[in-house]
Amino acid sequence: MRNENLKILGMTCAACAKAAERAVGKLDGVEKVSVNYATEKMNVDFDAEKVSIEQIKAAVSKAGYEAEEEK
Ligand code: 9UX
Repeated sequence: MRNENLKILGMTCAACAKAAERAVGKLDGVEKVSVNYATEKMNVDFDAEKVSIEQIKAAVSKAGYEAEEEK
């Protein structure tokens, strides 16, 4: 299992955080995801053999937000 932190841009209310969680949470291979609206951070546990960070970012973007990898 791999864990990553992403910065989520474009959230304008706390429900946005829930929407972003739902979008990522339904991807096959995502074990656990939580988004903190106040800090604009997403923490995600996923199986890297089933889902990539690029797919996770794409799901966030499809939901209307933008995910950035923090390095
Ligand atoms: Mo409420 Mo956040 O519609 O976009 S979920 S502002």
